[in-house]
Formats: sequence, structure tokens, C-alpha cells
Amino acid sequence: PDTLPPAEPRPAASLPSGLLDALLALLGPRGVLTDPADIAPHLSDWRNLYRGSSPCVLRPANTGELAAAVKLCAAAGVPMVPQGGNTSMVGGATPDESGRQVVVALTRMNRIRDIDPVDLTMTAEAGVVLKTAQEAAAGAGCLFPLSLGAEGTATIGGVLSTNAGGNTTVRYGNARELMLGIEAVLPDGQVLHGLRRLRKDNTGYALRHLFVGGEGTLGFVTAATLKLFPAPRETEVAFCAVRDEDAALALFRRFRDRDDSAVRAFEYMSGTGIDLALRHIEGATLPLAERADHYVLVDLATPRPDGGLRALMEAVLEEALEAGEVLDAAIGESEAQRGAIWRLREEHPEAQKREGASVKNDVSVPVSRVPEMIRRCSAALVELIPGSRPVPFGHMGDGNIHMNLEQPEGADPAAFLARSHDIMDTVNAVVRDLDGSFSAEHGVGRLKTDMVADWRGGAEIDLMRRIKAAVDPQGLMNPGKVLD
Ligand code: AKG
Repeated sequence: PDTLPPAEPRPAASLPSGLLDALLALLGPRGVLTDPADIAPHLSDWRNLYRGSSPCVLRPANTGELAAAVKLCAAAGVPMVPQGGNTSMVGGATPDESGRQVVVALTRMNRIRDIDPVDLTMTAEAGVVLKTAQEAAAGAGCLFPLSLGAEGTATIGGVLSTNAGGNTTVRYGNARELMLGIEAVLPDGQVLHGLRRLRKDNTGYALRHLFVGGEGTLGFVTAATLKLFPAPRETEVAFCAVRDEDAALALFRRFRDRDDSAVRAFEYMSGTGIDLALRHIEGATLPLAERADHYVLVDLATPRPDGGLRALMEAVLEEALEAGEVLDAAIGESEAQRGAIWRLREEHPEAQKREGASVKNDVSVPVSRVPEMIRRCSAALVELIPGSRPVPFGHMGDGNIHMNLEQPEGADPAAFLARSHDIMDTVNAVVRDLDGSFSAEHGVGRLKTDMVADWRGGAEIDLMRRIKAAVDPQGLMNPGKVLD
């Protein structure tokens, strides 16, 4: 819930002397926000977990301006916080409270520089909104497949910096797999020119990958060359009530075994989550006759003109009905119906927010262990906080479930949120036991820095720290994120 008061920015006077004038001379008044009302939206995160301060917000218009501004900040020893659409779930783009960190918003760098339907590539600047990139690809008869709930706001720079996953990872991989080349501004203001569009390029360390998942701690992603795919010609979406978590996994395997390439998304939702969506989301309706405890959404797509997806969908659902795995199913008959099915899934975060306080656990386990993970976590959470409501949902096809917990009905939200760490520890204990990860697609940000050393100890954390020290010796890039 939005429980925190609005952020209070520090006055610009806290910048080292002369720096603000130099930045204004470089970027102009549109490129430097100093009015507290303009700065305020940049100081807190979507979940309202954090609110920080920033003496001003820099908004460079291009890579050259950003590089020059970074040089000025680096020379003055001023820490920088890269920000795109500001949709982080882990406080990854929020400055701290010191008033020393300067937010650098890349939203004005929003040109699509090139689309090539032969190479199947798009080169887009960091501030291009994900949905805009999808639409531009579609306009060229292609598909840019990365898709997630925040796609109307999240930017290319943000989704790459966090190696976002989303709904289509099962078919197309995470943001990392969709990136061929990168342009970045390093912490000292040098520009790394790596916008190659090659499918093969083994020429030493793949430096571009340092910036994907680096969450802005090693520099700014300013543009990327992305992979496109042939546009789908046929799509089918079904909403199914399933017997239990094992039945959901069995259904996934049936589709995957029949036609792996057709499964674009396979999402799990609990009865509790769907109840919340129906309660809080205007116009939401259950497309089935009866409520169930477990549901899945199946999304099939193919570029083949005679794809036969409807026959595939019906055949697999029929088999699964006969096997008792599927209890009931509805196949979307129009774009509107397919959209309405997807909305039930995509509005889970909003529905949870409207219901009250909740704690998010963006975790992953091997796909085969998803049912066990959901069951064990749900039981452990209810034992920890009687009356609390587990709301597991998400990307079953790639092993990433949002193992969220909603407060008990009528309980005090603050008292519930005070148990956040216990809740996360409870989920993480199960996830660790099942060889999973404490952060699947949201990243580490500020929320989970203490978990990195615990989960990625020894040589892994040591190498991460050495890379950070080598690339950003002054520690100016997004301090306090990823590594503490
Ligand atoms: C999703 O909907 O897939 C998200 O990543 C949001 C997860 C959440 O709200 O916990």
C-alpha cells in the first residue's frame, strides 16, 4: 500500500560548488530539473518502499550529453543513480536519503535508431518505452517479444540493466538473450561502443553482458541492439482451472512436448489471486462457470500461416480433461477475450496492492520443482502468520513464481509489513532447499543486497566486488544497489 509520505528532495545547494552551473550549461534547463515538484516523482519507487533525495534530476538528450555530464559528476565525486521508467520492484532506481546522489533519468533518450527486418534487429535508445519498442517492431512486420506488466512504462535501458524476464521467457529467454550489442557510458564518462548486430562474435570477454543485470552499478546502458523475430500470424489463449499444482505442470509438459516452439507463455495463478483480481479490477470476470483453487493461462503463438494452433490447443486440453488435470477451460474467441484473460493475470500486482499490504517474493526454482515450492512455501507462510493469504502467481513455464503473501483480512498493514524479513526468510529457506534463487527477474536493487553475499558467497561475490572496483573505482554508480 502507498503508506509513505511524498519524498522530500534536498535543495540543490548540496551539490559541490559550480557543478550545477556546469550541468545547466551542458544540458540546458530541460536537461536539469531543480524544482522540487518536478524532482519528487523520481525519488520513490512503484511499491513505495523507499523514498530518497536528489539535489536535481539530470535528463540528457543523447549519449554525448550523458557522457559529458558523467565526466563532470565523476570529477566532483558525485554518485549517480540511473533511472528509466522507475518501475523497479526492489528499489533499484531510487536514490538514498543522503541528498548526495543525483538521479539521471534517461527518458529523453528515446529514439529508435534502426530496425532491420532482414537482420531481424532493432537498435533502440535506453529511454524507449518497452511497449513502443514492441509496436515499432510490429510496424516493421516483426516481433520484439519481451513482455511484462509494466511494459507501458518500463524502458529498454531498465529492462536490460535488470535483465528483465516477464511472460515470454519460456519461449524467447530473458532480456539478456534478446541483446546482441550495447552502447554504455562508463563511470568515468567513456563511451563503450558495442552496438554490433552479430549473431556470432567471439572476440574475448563479452563485456556487453556486464551491463545486463548490472542494475546500473557498472555504468549507464544508453542504447542496445536487440533481436527481433518473425511476427506471429496466429495466437490462441486459454484460461484453465486445474486440479492442483502438479496438474498445472503436467499440462505445461503436454503442450511443450507437442510443440515447444508454440508455447509463448505458461502462467500459473492461485484461486486467491484470481479472487483478488475479480474483487478489485474493474470489469474483470471469471471466464469459467465455477471458481477453482488453481488456474493456468496458456498462450500459444506461431509465425506459420497454417499454424493449426486451435487444433493443438483443443487436443491438448481435451487430453488433460480426460486425465483429470484440467477441470474446465475457456479459449479466447477474439482479441478482446484473449486480452481479458491476460488482464486477469497481469492485474495481480494491482489487485494485491488494493487489497492491503503484501510482501513480494520473486523466486525461481527448476521447473520440475515449482509445484513442491508453491505447496511448501504456502504451508510455511500460513504457519508463520496465521490468517495470511499466499498469492503465488507467475511464470510457471520458466520456474519463476511470485510467491507473494497478502496480509490477513482486517489486520494492521504496518504490523504485517514488520514481518517482511521473516516472510522472505521463510520463502527463501524453501527455495534454497530446492536449488532455486532469491531473485528471479526483479533483480537485487536495494531490497535484497544483504542476500547476495549469503547466496552468492565465496569466489562469486569476490569476483563481483573485484569487477565493481575495477570498473567503478570511486563507487559512484548506483551506490547501495546489488552489492552493499
Ligand atoms: C509480474 O506480474 O510478473 C511481476 O513481475 C510482478 C510481480 C509482483 O507483483 O510480485
